[in-house]
Amino acid sequence: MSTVVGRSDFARDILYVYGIVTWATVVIGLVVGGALAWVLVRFRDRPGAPLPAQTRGHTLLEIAWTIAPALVLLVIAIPTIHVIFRTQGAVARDALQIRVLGRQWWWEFRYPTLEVVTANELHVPAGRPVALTLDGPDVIHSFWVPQLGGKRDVVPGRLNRLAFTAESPGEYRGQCAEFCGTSHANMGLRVIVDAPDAFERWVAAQKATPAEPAGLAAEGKAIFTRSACVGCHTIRGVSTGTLGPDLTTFGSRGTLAAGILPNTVETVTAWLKNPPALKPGAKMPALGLTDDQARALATYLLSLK
Ligand code: HEC
Ligand SMILES: [Cu+2]
Repeated sequence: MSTVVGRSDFARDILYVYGIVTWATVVIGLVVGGALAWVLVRFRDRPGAPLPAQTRGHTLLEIAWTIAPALVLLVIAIPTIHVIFRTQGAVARDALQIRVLGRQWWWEFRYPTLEVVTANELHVPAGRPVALTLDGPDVIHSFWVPQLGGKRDVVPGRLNRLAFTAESPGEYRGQCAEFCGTSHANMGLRVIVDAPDAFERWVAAQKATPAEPAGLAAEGKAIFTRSACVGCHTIRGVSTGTLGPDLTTFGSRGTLAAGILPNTVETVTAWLKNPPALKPGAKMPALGLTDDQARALATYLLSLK
């Protein structure tokens, strides 16, 4: 989560302004510090030294130290304003549209043109502009993936936008950056930038009808369909709940519950038994599952790729 490593056009634009401000500050700091050091040494009190010349009201100096800071501000303002406009500007026509919903305490990602819905792990293709529209049903959150660009608030009832083009395949961590309640700190996210063909494969896998599970996973599916799960979670072809993350391809995600744990049978079983124990305040209640039920469910959910 480094702010000084840019891996998208947006992040590089910001780094460019950051660089100008940093160097301007370094130069000014050296000049002011150097002048101060020189004055301290040159005019220090020595036994018997006369009082140095006293200056009051020096027009040229007054003008100089008014103009100099104005010039410094101008040098900083021009690229800053330029980058502000560029990062808020029109979105490329071929941009991939993605709707981002910040929810207490996880992220939902919808790809309207691809008819894909997922959570907490956002896949985008490298080299293609993506246009995010940010919104949410509960409180204010902030979407922040430092290496891909500046943070942008997610405000209920207001459509905020964020566009960037990721440069190269990789995995980039992000975090909700606006305090949003108990598990704000546990509201991470991951952006997985795929090579274009890998992205196509990912989309195809998201849309494929999952194979009918067998063995323990089949038991898990049976428990899922007769439990409260269906009221809150969508699994395409199985249930249509919308209070929690879409689980249609849960097994293809690397992490659990907005990045708090890796996705394994053990962690998912522990989660299903008692979500708030792993994530304080989690909006999924403990449902009184036995160890065996939770393990069967975890096996089923992880088989959904
Ligand atoms: C009252 C609604 C509700 C019910 C009932 C419910 N869940 Fe959840 N579930 C949620 C919410 C909300 C989250 C997101 C929690 C978070 O990450 O903060 C969640 C998260 C999850 C996750 C993690 C998803 C991810 O992308 O990391 C899994 C897996 C899960 N639930 C499975 C189940 C199963 C299986 C059942 C039934 C035994 C169930 N849930 C019942 C609301 C619910
Ligand atoms: Cu938050």
